[in-house]
Amino acid sequence: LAACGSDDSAGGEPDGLTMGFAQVGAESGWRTANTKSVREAAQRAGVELKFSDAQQKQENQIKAIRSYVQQRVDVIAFSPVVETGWDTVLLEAQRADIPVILTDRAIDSEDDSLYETFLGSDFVAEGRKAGEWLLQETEGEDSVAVVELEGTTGAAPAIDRHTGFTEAIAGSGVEIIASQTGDFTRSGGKQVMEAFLKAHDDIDVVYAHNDDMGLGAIEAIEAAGLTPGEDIRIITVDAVRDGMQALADGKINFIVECNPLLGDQLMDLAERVVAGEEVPKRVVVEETTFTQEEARQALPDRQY
Ligand code: GZL
Repeated sequence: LAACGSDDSAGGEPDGLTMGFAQVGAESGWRTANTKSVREAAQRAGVELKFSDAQQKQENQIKAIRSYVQQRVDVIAFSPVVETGWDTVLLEAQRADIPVILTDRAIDSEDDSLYETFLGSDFVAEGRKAGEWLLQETEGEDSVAVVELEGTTGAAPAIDRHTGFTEAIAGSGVEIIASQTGDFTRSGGKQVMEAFLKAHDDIDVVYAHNDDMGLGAIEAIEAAGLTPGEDIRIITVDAVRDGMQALADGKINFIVECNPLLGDQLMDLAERVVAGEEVPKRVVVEETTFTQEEARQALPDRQY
């Protein structure tokens, strides 16, 4: 009896919590790195992870969240593919008393009681960094024509990276002459860049909302007999390995980092939320920028 009593009084290791994670998809190198980070962090933290890939479709993410509610997980985390259309399903989670954590992308709901916290990047700042670099890079050029490869329509990173960039270049000689979504994929970036090259013969710069679309644009630019990084300068966001390699090779001119390694912070926040602790409503991750020389230095140590 004593042994049993002493065991109980010791409390023992609480069971690891169960997390339902509804991922956007596998559309980009960034997403792959983000998924790897979440899976490995769950293992390290002893969290039982239920994971779903929505193939970039909101209805699949909503179905996944519903299934996690039915399975009565301890906590739900997801990266909303677009900003709108979440209130109903998040209300169902709230009514089931299951806390929700937003990771990577945000929602624009009026009711911020629908999630405990947001963990991710400041996408407006990312866009601003891209614009500010271009301003100093093109100092003295009286007019600079930019074509913009936008991320998924309606997604927070696409909306905010556009906002930050346009705020930075406002009133300068840098002008966006065309914008179109490439849906964050390499093939999307290539197809849109092919169309831009047919429609415009004065393109100076490509601003791509992620490396993958920038890499697709490089293929289109080279197929058109032009030299990426010289005839047409390229700025991208993410800093995944393939993007950093192109930057080091001089085919991209500047990359704004978007850190996908959110896994450990997510598991820590989840444990605090499930324990009923107060957590900050917004946790912004650290990230930097890279020039071609900085990419050459950083490449050997990059985790993703
Ligand atoms: C940004 C993330 C974006 C990446 C893209 O945090 O949501 O989605 O920039 C990814 O590469 O597809």
